Amino acid sequence: MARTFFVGGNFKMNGSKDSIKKIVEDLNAADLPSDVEVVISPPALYILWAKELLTNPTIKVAAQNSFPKSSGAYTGEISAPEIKDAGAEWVILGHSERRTIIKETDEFIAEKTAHALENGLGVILCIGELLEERDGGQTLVVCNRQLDAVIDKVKDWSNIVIAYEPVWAIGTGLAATPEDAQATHLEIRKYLAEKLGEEQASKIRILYGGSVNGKNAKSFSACPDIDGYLVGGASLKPEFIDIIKSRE
Ligand code: G2H
Repeated sequence: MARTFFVGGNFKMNGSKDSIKKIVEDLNAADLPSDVEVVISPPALYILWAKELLTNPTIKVAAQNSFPKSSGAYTGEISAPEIKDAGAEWVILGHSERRTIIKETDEFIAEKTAHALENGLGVILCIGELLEERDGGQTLVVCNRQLDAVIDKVKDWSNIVIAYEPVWAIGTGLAATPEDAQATHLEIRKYLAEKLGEEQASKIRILYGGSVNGKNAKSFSACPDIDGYLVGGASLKPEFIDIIKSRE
């Protein structure tokens, strides 16, 4: 099953009008491969700005979070309809920084995922284990538990892209080895096949995230179950373009 390679740039809480303008202008000017789906995710405040500046229609925009209600008295939150109205087509949900720092639960993330999908957004659903969970041999138990919460609420996964991001590899410079990441991606796909059927599972993109950079990206892209990357720190740098081109 051919799955379109996907490269997401998660800017996290970084950027300014000037720095985002520079990133977007560099992306506009780059000769990007036509067979890679590129999605950038600036802080919510800059979604409209990024959309205004983007001239390459193949580059899409994602929000970094959404709330599971469309509108109302939810101070500080942003909704899927608002994200769509701003021109973004994707949302990142379940990122480990929100799971661990903001204490979002599997169930809340699943609720947000279902709501975002119902409102026409694609969801980049992040899953992954902590270092102590990995050391305790719990990697798949954790990933499967995080997936189960969403499987309970969502049957059609055609607009979900999974980002497997081992927490110990995030922002540390210590990426997983391609062999380890491939082995985990394969197990995740097998689990999805068990729960959602072979056909759906074969179509779901599973991205690797965690210290992907211009130097190591190529080594992941050769793995059969790694369908792209979710890039954090390096998406703010010119090497993001090298990462997008890393499969050429
Ligand atoms: C993991 C990743 C992007 P980084 O969070 O989601 O960040 O590439 O900085 O490890």
